[in-house]
Amino acid sequence: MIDFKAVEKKWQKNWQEARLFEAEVDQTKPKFFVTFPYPYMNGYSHIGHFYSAMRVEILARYKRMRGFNVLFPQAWHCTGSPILAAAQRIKEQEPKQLQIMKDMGFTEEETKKFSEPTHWIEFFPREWKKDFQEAGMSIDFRREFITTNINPYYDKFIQWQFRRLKELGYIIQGKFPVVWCPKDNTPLQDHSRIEGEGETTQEFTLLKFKTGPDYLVAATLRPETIFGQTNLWVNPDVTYVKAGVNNETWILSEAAALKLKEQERNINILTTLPGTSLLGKYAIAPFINKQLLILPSSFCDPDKGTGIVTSVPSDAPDDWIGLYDLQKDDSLAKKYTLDYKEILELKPVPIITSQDLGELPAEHVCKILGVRNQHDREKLEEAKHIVYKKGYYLGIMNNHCGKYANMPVERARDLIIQELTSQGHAETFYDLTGRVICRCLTAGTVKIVTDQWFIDYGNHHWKKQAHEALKRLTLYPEKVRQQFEHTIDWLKPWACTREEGTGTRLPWDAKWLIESLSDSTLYMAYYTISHWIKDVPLEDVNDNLFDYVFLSRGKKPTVPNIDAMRDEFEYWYPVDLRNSGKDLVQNHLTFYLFNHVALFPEKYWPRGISVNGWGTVNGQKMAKSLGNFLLLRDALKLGADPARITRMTGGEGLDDANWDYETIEAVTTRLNQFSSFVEEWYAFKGPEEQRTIDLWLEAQIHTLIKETTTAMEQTLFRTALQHGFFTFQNVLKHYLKRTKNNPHKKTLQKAIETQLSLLAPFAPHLCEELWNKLGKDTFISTEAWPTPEETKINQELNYTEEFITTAVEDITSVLNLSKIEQPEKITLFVSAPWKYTFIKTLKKNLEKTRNQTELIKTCIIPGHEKETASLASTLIKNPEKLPSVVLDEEMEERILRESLSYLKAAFETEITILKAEESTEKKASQAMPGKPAILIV
Ligand code: A2H
Repeated sequence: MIDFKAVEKKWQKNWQEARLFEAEVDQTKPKFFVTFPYPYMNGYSHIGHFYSAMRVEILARYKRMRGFNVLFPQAWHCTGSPILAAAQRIKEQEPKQLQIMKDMGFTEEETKKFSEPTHWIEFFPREWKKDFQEAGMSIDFRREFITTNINPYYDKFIQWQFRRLKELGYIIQGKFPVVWCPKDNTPLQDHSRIEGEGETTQEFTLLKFKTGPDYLVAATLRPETIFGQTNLWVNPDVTYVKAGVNNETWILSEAAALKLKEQERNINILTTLPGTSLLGKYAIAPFINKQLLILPSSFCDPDKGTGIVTSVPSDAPDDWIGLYDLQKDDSLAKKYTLDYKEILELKPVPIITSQDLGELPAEHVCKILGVRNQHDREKLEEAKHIVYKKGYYLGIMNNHCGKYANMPVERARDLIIQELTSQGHAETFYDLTGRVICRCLTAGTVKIVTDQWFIDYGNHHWKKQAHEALKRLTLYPEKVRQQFEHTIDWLKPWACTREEGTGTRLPWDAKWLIESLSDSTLYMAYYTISHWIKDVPLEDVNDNLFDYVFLSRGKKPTVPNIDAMRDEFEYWYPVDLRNSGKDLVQNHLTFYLFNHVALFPEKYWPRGISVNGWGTVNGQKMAKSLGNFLLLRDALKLGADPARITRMTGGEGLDDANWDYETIEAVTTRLNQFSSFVEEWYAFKGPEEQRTIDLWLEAQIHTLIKETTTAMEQTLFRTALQHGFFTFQNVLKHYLKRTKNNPHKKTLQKAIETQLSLLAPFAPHLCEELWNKLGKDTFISTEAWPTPEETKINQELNYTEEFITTAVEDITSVLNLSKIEQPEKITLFVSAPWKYTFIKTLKKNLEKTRNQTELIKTCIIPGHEKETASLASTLIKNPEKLPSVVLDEEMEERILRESLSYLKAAFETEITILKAEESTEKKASQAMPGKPAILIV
């Protein structure tokens, strides 16, 4: 049994002493720079982090073996409010936070220390480093650093970055809607949410419908559809309010009134009024001056918009079905004492031509999808989606739309909003695209902030450049491209500062701290100099230094290591691959692109990004409440190599990667078997000459190298392990069995060395140990990755084992059929030579035609006309009976002879091999290529 822990310690020490992963500039070698986003230091690393980090680690090790000079650095993120908040909660002895600390294994005494934010920053980076080292990660730890002003060098780097962004006009201060936590009084960004990641703000138009002295207010995303309005919807089960808004009185939901307070309006709630009290009344549609009847609907959600909807049954499926429900019989009209005749007179007004959906797309799509009534939510959502996409992006306004006739919808929308707002008929309102809940359990809202600083990710020119950078990026998997494109398009100005927390102060407005998704977008460049800059006196670290090193701008500063810094940056940049979980596409990874295109020339734009799914445990997302929260350090107790392989076999691509204990047990067993196998067989002296089975093994080795390499290149590490370890092991097992434990020395040695190399990125400790036991004095970690020799990948050789396996199966079934328990003798007849020619010709011609007469004609063998014709007609009908590869008589005979001892042992009897043409046995004539005839007596 391998003592994994001892082996790990030994090789980690050896690597460290040899400075194996300390990356130095080497102009003679191509470089490869990989990064794993610095993790947030508010807890220990768990195996979710381990999964994403391992993908970087595997690629780093693989590329090193492929001859690249690899840089894999790591830093630790300490910016932001979560650390501060957690420390505060400990100070307040908040039970939930105390439990979290207990779960992490801290005593009460230790927990007390965490009431100081700085303690987190001192404690966790050290622990993470330990975990990553014990996992065998090939990181250059000389470059390690932390963020915030506790690290004044990094602090200056971030200040430089922000000053440059500001110069470019990308940092703005102004009025913007942001997702807001009213309790924390701060913008509520993705990582501070327990629900609603990715939800954002959405712009609605509020339309004001005069009713008596008041205005009924409805929120719409499609103000250009005002020409098609037929009525208004209120929810009879909802209580609305009358509120003084600036100098007017509005009718709207209470939730909407509260939301408007955060959007620069004076609101004063006057009275409440039940939805039913509005039914049957009228309100005047602005702009088109039309009286609209107020009708009941259940789909009006009081928490969305104003809870009141303007009805456009031509283009809104909800509106069409709402009207349909009211018109199909008079029950609803009766229930709410409405005039049924008047309701029956309401008809959709065609206003937009929506391509193949026609002029009444809502009705069209509702009918196709079979929407039954307004409660049929799932189908309605789908219908809305279809109609919206076609109508909004491709629709043309028709001649019911006055001066907007013939205009594309997208354009008309902007003009109509302008016209309506300038005339006082409409206002802008922001709502969330979905529910958002803060970590403090408060529901998020939209707030218009004014003195906030923003990074202007809404800037069109900048977006265009980010798209350019995206075009040049290699993505793993390619299908995430669309998500990046979408993110670049919808990103809006990003609130980049906070009043509280840890981090870097905004250089020109020190009241603000830069928040954590904004101080983490360009720092990969800092890795190239982080170990050099420490020797520069702090007072000499200034914008000029960063300009010179990163932008080749300005005068050369006279400070220590200045040439080294510039050389390193120019050598290592750009980043070749950055990998993270897929949840970071919509923020961090896209910000990373934006910031690089803003500050660096094209040659330094990112080259590759890969993303992965979640790391799950026992098939479930990891959560403390599920009791399946697994820290990396606990997983490592079972051995770093088994843990690494288990982690990588769990999944690949965007799928979740599962971790379970059965797998790690099975992997441990496999590694032990592999280790014994290597030690037992490497030095075995077998036969001098290579037999077919040895050539077969060679062909297998090269096929497996090729398949493993292809998978590694695509970061499909589970597939790589499948070929390079699991299948490889099965091949070797089969080989030993077939050679009756008499392997060919050189071939087996090649197999073992190859297997070690292919496994080295995944199980580096064990592979070093075994490599060393083979008498090698190099590190396998820096040995060359094996290259597949195409000439050795031979289809015929790969087929030879299939041939024998089929023969064994066939003999077994003949034995079963004939009920002979103990045969005296088995004779195998190898097919006559002409049959090989015949089958080869038939196979070839089958690729060209399926015409039976034609086929038979082309493969007739002179002298065997009758036989070939009849064989051909059977085989054409059953082409699956044709062998996948056709050998020849000599080869088949040789393979069978070489396998004699194996066959004898398998059937415990005498075996004779004969050529069919040399035998008078009737059976012999049945022999076919790939299928020797079998005679058992
Ligand atoms: B749209 P999203 Cl022509 N409850 O306006 C339910 N639905 C509401 C609502 C509420 N409280 N407040 C607004 N809405 C509707 C016009 C329109 C709309 C057309 C076509 C599509 C369309 C006329 N009705 O929206 O779920 C409003 O109806 C389909 C996307 O927040 C508003 O725009 O995306 C839309 O839902 C907002 O829906």
